[in-house]
Amino acid sequence: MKRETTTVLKSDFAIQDYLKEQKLILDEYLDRFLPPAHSQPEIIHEAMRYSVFSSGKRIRPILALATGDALGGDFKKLIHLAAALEMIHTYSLIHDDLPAMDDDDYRRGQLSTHREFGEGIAILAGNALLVRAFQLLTELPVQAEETETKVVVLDQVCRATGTKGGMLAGQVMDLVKQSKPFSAQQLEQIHSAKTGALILASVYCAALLSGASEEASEKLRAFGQKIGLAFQIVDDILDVEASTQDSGKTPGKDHLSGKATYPALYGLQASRKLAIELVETAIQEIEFLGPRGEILRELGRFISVRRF
Ligand code: GRG
Repeated sequence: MKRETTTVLKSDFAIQDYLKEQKLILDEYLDRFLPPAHSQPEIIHEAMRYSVFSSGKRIRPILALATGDALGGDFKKLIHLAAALEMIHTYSLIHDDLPAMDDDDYRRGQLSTHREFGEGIAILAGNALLVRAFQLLTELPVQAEETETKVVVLDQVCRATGTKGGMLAGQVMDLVKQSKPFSAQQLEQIHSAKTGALILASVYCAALLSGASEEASEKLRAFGQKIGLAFQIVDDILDVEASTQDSGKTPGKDHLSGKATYPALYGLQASRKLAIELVETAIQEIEFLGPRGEILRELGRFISVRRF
């Protein structure tokens, strides 16, 4: 992938170092793509930046960049997609923390946006991040003959965030199922929509923008779908196991609010096993990438065993 900053695969490849390095690159571009903090109206730009520039892992944009890397994609296009995905994700976190939703005081190791700026500004900051994200996607620097791909990418991101199997659908099912019985099938549906869809889109849209064949794109899509579900299973596990210091948010909230979670249905040990197995089957989907898929495989493994 043509980059201004080159990522080199070392033999002693360490995922933590890679994540840190990628976060630095992403933060530089997020800073360029977001409105300056001191531009009017200042308060909303400050709130957008407060929530974006915190301790987030940047998993979705990193997956997009890594997919592009594996396929020799163009960094200029991929970074637009990557930044847009992180803005949409941050939007969802701000709204998820609101009193009307999860009512959480902490996020990413700091006060949640509504606790720092008030509810009104937090709602607007979330909306503003979503609008800026879609504007960035319309600004994707593609050649005239790639306009159709750009429209497909826009459509895929809309689906991933929307009410038909996307993030919004997942959040609605999550709210409706709170303190109510749920089946294994419903649980998988909620998690795949709430969290899986945007992770799937991160990988799939990067594949589309990198000119992957239909066969390769479908395999990467299957990889994204499986690691996306595994990501939320581990999120459920961390809600039970991790401290505020590790997770950056209030622990045990899902359990207290009677949410549909994997540990609630299967127990912790079986949930851990499920996440690891899902990622291993995901990795089989991208065997065709050979050595070029090394980072994606490592990112998958990180997702299944992560502690934060
Ligand atoms: C954004 C379209 C749209 C709608 C908002 C509030 C809402 C509807 C959806 C909430 C979805 C949500 C919060 C899902 C949880 C996903 C999740 C596992 C969040 C934590 O992700 P990490 O671990 O967080 O990647 P960091 O902070 O590292 O980025």
